[in-house]
Amino acid sequence: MFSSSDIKQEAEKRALDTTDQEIIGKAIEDGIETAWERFALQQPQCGFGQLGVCCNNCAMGPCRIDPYGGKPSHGVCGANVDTIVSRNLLDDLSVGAAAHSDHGREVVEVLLETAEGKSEGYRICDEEKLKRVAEEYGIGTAGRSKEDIAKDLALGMLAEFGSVKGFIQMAERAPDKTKAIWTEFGITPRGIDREIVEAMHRVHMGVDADFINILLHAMRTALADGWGGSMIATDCSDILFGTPKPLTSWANLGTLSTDKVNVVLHGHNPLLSEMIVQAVEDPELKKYAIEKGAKGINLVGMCCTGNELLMRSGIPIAGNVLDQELAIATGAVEAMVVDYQCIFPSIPATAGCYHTKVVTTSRKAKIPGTQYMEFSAETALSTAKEIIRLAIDNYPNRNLDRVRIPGKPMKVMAGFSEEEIRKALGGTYKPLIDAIVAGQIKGVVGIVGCNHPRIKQDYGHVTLAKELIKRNILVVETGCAAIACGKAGLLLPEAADNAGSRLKAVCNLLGIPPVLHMGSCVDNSRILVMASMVAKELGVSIGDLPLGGAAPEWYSQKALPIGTYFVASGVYTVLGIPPKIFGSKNVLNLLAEGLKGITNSAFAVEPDPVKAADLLEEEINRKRAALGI
Ligand code: XCC
Ligand code: SF4
Repeated sequence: MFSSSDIKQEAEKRALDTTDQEIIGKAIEDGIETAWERFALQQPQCGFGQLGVCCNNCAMGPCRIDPYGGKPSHGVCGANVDTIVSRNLLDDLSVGAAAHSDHGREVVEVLLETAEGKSEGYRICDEEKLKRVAEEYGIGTAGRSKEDIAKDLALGMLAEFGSVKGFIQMAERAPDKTKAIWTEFGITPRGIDREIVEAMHRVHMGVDADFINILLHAMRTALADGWGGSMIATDCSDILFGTPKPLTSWANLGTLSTDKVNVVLHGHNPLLSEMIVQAVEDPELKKYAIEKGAKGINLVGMCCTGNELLMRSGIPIAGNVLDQELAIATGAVEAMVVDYQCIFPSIPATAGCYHTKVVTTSRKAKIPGTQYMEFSAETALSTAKEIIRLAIDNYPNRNLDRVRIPGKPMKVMAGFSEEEIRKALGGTYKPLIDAIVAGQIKGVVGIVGCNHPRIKQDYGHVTLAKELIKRNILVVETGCAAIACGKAGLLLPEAADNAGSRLKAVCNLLGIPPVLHMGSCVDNSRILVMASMVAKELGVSIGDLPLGGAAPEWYSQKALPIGTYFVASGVYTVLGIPPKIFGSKNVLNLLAEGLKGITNSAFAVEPDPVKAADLLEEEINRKRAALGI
């Protein structure tokens, strides 16, 4: 048992944000088990697994290799450590690519159903973007209805999952010099599902045993995600729900309300959460909430679906991935509504300690102990209303003695889509390029990814972002990293005071924060498009630009394709958590060094965010010097 000063200490050890700390304390007092307790119970974690030297691919295994060079040096099939480590990496990376891309496919399917008039509640919101993307696909737009165009576009995009034509249309957005590198090394993605299925084929016993060949395919699979599945998810979501524009809102657990029905929207796909945003506008539901004694309905987001809602509708964001159990532990959540990805299976158990109802909605992601309300495009709005009704019905069950809503929400500015950044610059990236050439902005770094219980929650993201802006490096963010910096107050124009004087002047001139929230994890595609446009303007490859990437607290398999498509596109990327590859020197050397000769970028692993900033700055300086600036 913890004493109260121990609880405070423990909470400060676990999380950076004070509202998170307060609820961690409450969760400990309430005896709630969270990821931090379960992480402690897993220690020490299996060293073979951490090094990636364990193979469980076939029934002759599991096999494991002695990491110190002794015996066994081969699996039963004869696979050596390089094969096993690279194959495990390809396997994990493909899972991540599949998650992003399958999410993308669902958005395209709803676009199609909407174009055919079969969906409920959806409409084509950004016609301009629809036409622009359709033209890239060679689809005629003149004199045609938006529904007709959308239908052709959706069918064109769906075809790219299997790939008949042998390349992914959106990868054509990359600069010629970058595409030439992909062609030279045979890693141009041919189709989204195709690369993932081929990856699954290659990891089967007795298929690909050459670690270089395996890693090249990992790059191709990652590119199919970044320039394919994820980019499709982003662009189709913009077409359906609007391309984000800068706006202000609020972040942290203090966004929960003391006297309204609190509904937390957690997961990834905006298809569900956007309908819930519409549903709460229903006057009958508003009235119903009042009848049940609440002052209204309070929607808050969590994780990436929260980022989608924040970016487009200004819905406040309650937190990132390690906040999911904490939100429930406030005792103030009537319903947590989830679709898929990053939903802890522990959630119903946590909810069981309070009055919270957990609603699962996807056929792909059922969790025992939750209420399942299947969500489909044909009945989307009706289901969304039913879900809200269920939350309202649960409001009288809130036990006020067990409620604690911490602190005050932090103001945030979000909504920096690529289009809006460009617009703010006057229509082209020329002013950004000039600022980079003049050294007002030394470079740009994308900080992305999750939280990980091994690292004090948000510490990696926030420390790295602060270090970089101090050095006049502009930061762009997505995912849980962006939420972390939102909680820390870095997504505000005033945060420019923490930046170096030159970056500060640029931010003040444009009225923007030094850390730009660009969206959810699939929206890393926005960063790719931005990098590509800048490179094209200069006639160079993405790998020539003074850019960097970082995932200081990543945990998810999805972070592997993200990091890999960054590197394969030419962006040097620093990971704060080591990937499971340290069992193979050859794999490690290729990813940390060898790739430099291919894409002019590589991976580095550096858990200390200040040292990570040093590495990123060094790399940016190297690229600046090579550009002669
Ligand atoms: Fe999940 Fe997307 Fe990671 Fe956050 S950043 S923990 S993947 S919610 Ni995407
Ligand atoms: Fe063992 Fe080879 Fe089977 Fe892996 S594929 S489990 S190394 S026999």
